[in-house]
This record gives sequence, structure tokens and C-alpha cells, in this order.
Amino acid sequence: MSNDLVSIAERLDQAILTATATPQLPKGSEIDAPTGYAVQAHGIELRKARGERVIGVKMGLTSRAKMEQVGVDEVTWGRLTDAMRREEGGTLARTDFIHPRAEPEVAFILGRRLTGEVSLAEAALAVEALAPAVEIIDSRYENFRFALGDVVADNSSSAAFFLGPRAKPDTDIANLGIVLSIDGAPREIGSSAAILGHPLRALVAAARMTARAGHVLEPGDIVLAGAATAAVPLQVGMQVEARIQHLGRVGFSVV
Ligand code: OOG
Ligand code: MG
Repeated sequence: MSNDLVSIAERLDQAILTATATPQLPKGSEIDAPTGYAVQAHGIELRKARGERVIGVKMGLTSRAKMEQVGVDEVTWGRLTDAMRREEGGTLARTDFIHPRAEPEVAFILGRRLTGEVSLAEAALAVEALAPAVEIIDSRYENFRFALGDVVADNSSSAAFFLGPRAKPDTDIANLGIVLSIDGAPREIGSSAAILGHPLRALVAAARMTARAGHVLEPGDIVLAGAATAAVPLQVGMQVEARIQHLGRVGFSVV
């Protein structure tokens, strides 16, 4: 990889470590999605060198609501590491982030390896459990503004996540009500059908898109399907809860 790309990965990594936004990539030096994935992979190597372990992937921009919120209309993915996981029912420290937002997600926990072109049926068979989740996104770019290649380079804005209790893998997830509440009041409401028409399609896309980068989904991996609603900016003191019909709830407080 060129020095320029390495330095973008290092700049984004510093933004994570210091919880300080970094400027958008300068006009004229925008990067395309494949280049963004190369930068993302390098950023993950930097995290692994600090002892972090990849434990799954997140899909991004799998619903209209999300695409419209950020103005990018292609599905993306990023890696989840063990350091990004937070304890369900616990806290999220506001100062660890730049401008964090929370969004409700359906999570898949895999029981089998899944990679390349797979059918919906094959994807369903690879699911060992489902769970409600909240992803914390925190674009490392100023004002949460980016184009496709930039957000891909930035690990698709992923910063942390909470996973709720496991639910049975044969739960019908085609059209589940999803509510994100702040301090007990519903703030964002959606349906799992908003996720590519069916959240399982996000898992199919995860197998295909990650394989293109030489990444394989392994047993035990967590796959976040992408949010069905817009994300909510977080402030200290907020109690955040996501409820997904038939799957259950997951919550935390911002301190
Ligand atoms: C990009 C990440 C999108 C989702 O669930 O759609 C994403 C962003 O919104 O910053 O995680
Ligand atoms: Mg997300």
C-alpha cells in the first residue's frame, strides 16, 4: 500500500485513540471503495498490533433511513473487535468518542463458517443465535461528513457495540418492530423489513463482500445487519434502549 494510504489509516487510528475528529480527505484525493477497504484493513492491523481481536463484522447502509441520514447509498461493511464490545446493561463513556450516535441492530451469531456467494437458506443455516444489538457509530471525520470511500476507510464509522441476550435462530425476523428509546421515550421506530427487505440479506451480503477482501466469517463471529432507523446522537446522562420484537432488549447508559 502507498505511503499516502498508510498515512490515512494512521490518521484515522489517531482520531480513534484521541477521540478527536480528523478533516475530510482533501478535494482531489478522494478514494474509491476498494481503496477504502485497503485502508480499513490497515487500520485493523494497527488495532491488532495493540492486542485487539476481530470478532465479527458490521454491515452499514443496508436501509433507506440510514442511507438518507448520511448521504451515501451503497452497502458497506467494517470489522468488529473485542475492544469495541461493551457490557450489556453497562455504561458508555462519552469521552471515549468524538460525536457518538446509537442505532438499533439485529445481530447474528454464527455457528458455521460462511463465505462467498451463499443463498438465503445457507445463510439461515449458519446462524446459531440472534440477538438485539446497539451499534455506536462515531465517524472519525469532522461533522460526521464523508463520501463512500472515506467511510469505508473509517471502518464504516463503527466504534462500539452492545449485544443483548441470545434468541432462537429460527425466529422469523422478516418484519419485526424495532424501537430505540431514550430515557424511556421512543425516539426511532422501524421494522426489520427495512434492512434490504429482510435482515438475512445483510448476512448474505456480509459473506459475499467480506470474501472479496479475503475475510472469512467464522463460527462464533457476530454480524450486525445494519440499522433499520436513523442513528441518535448521544449525550451524557442518556439511558438508551433498543427493543426488537421477539428478540428482546439491550440497553446502557451514557456517562
Ligand atoms: C455509516 C455506518 C452505517 C448502519 O448501520 O447503517 C451503519 C454511518 O452511518 O456513519 O452502521
Ligand atoms: Mg450500524
